[in-house]
Amino acid sequence: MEVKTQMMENRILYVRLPCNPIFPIGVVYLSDHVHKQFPNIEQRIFDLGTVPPLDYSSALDRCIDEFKPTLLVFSWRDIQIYAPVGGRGGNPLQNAFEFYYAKNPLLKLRGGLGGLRIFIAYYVELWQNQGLIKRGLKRAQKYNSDARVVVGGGAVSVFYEQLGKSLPQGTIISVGEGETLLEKLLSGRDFRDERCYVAGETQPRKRLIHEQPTPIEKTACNYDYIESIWPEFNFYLQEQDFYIGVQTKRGCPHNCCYCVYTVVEGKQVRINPADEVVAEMRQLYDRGIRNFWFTDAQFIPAKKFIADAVELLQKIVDSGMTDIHWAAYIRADNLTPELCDLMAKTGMNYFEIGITSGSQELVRKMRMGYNLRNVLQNCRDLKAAGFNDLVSVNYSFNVIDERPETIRQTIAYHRELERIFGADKVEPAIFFIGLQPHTHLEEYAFKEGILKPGYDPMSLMPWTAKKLLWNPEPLGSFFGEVCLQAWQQNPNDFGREVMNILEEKLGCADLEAALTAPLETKEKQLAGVS
Ligand code: B12
Ligand code: SF4
Repeated sequence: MEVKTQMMENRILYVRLPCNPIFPIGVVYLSDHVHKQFPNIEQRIFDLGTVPPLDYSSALDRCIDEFKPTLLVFSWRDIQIYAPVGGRGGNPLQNAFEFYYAKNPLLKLRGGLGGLRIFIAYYVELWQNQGLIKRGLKRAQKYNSDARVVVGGGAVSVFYEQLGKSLPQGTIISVGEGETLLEKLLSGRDFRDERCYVAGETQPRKRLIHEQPTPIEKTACNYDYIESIWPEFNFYLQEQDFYIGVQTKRGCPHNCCYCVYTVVEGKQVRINPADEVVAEMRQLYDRGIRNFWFTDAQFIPAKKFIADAVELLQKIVDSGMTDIHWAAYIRADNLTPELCDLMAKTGMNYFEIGITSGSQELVRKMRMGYNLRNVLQNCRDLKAAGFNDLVSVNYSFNVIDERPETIRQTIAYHRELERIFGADKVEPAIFFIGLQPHTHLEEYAFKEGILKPGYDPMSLMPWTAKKLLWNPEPLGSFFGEVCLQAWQQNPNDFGREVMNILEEKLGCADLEAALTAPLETKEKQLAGVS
């Protein structure tokens, strides 16, 4: 197949597909990178996250008529909406649980109806986004018959195999970071060795997502340039509560059984030079931004990256940006007192710890590599350093081998975190794992006969969704009922209510039991799966 990339890609339109208004850092970085490699190429950013739904098509048409792109870069951020909070179509977790577990027929019906609403919203959004891609291409081809489409972003990285079937023939479908793919495409080189495939022409290579990304040296994003190609940039500057994304590194070396980040970004951690990160933050700071989200899969992925985090935070202190706040996913087993001090000093005011369970035994079985004892000690250091803000602790019950005993251990662990930070400061975020393709948990589900290879991970049909929303029996119905009771009793403080109900029903273990994992029993471990 001839690679048709010569001379045509001289006007690039980046379209961020509809999304909650999260700063579209992906297209910002891509366009910045392309500009640095090809300063003469004309580019424009168009963010459908800032457009009202009824205007999506007409706004896209207008933008294409005006800009006449030769290359359309569609960025699709998220598809999956299982969350314990109100999503775009309601509270998906609550509806699903009411439908699956409620004994009261009226509640079951309500869950069914709510679920139906979410089901419809989900498929409408899928069709709508695919429709926008097709429409955009057709419209662009009116002006340039050779116009071409590339799609990428978080959602595409997770569901690249499925999306190929519904996108126009010739669409380049990209997994993970897109900088080198665009670079090759624009310079007319063969791009097919990048993590991508062409819809209707090739099949994705087996294990494509497990291929390592091509490393790039990241420099500070040039926001003067970004401002010049993105007429709506100001949207994100006006509201004071936006956390603007800044990436400080890529990659995560861990193996947590349910996580796909480690394959999307790769296991190799690549650190962006601290001076460049600070220079990027400075440009945003000078435009009035005070809240930053370090969008790394993990801000401190492992002990050996502590020095990099210290260097970055020290440079932020030295820069004099003293009135900022920042948030990130933090592996709290990798902190030192020095790092804790710097975190508090530089204004970290929110972080998420994804320990998943407070039982060391289960944490080990889920291959998470966390030492829960260290996490507690580091949290004490953080508190001593003056951190007095919100911590979200992500728990996912019932992933593997959960038992009343391990639930009691999680309660004990959580209560200790509350003693450290204050009960009002520790928010238990109760997730149920949404099973994702290319994870160890998926392999485990195949091995256990829960799912069959070839299943559709994007399906929201109730029988598939019930398996993907991971909450297997024998404890599945028990958790279902506990969650329903929590929504009924205290819908505004769901996580804490779940913890209280579990403690009432099952009690609380000794903290020491939570922190000590007995010797492993080989067969039950996910470690035996791959
Ligand atoms: C940080 C993060 C968050 C932060 C964002 C903070 C912020 N202010 O930015 C928070 C915690 C708020 C968050 C929330 C959610 N998130 Co999130 N998040 C991430 C994470 C870890 C990094 C995203 C990021 O910004 N990366 C840095 C930027 C630079 O990368 P990027 O945007 O992906 O862009 C790069 C590539 O994707 C690619 N690219 C992007 N577009 C295009 C286009 C083309 C053509 C090409 C070639 C390449 C390309 O190149 C870019 C530059 O390298 C990813 C997982 C991951 N490791 O990627 C999940 C992820 C994006 N989140 C996801 C989801 C689902 C959510 C939620 C919807 C969860 C929920 N159910 O509530 C919520 C949304 C909340 C809301 N308000 O709507 C999913 C989306 C896929 C899916 N499953 O549907 C991801 C992929 C995680 C996952 N495995 O499921 N998230
Ligand atoms: S859950 Fe966090 S630590 Fe584990 S592999 Fe994913 S990003 Fe890395």
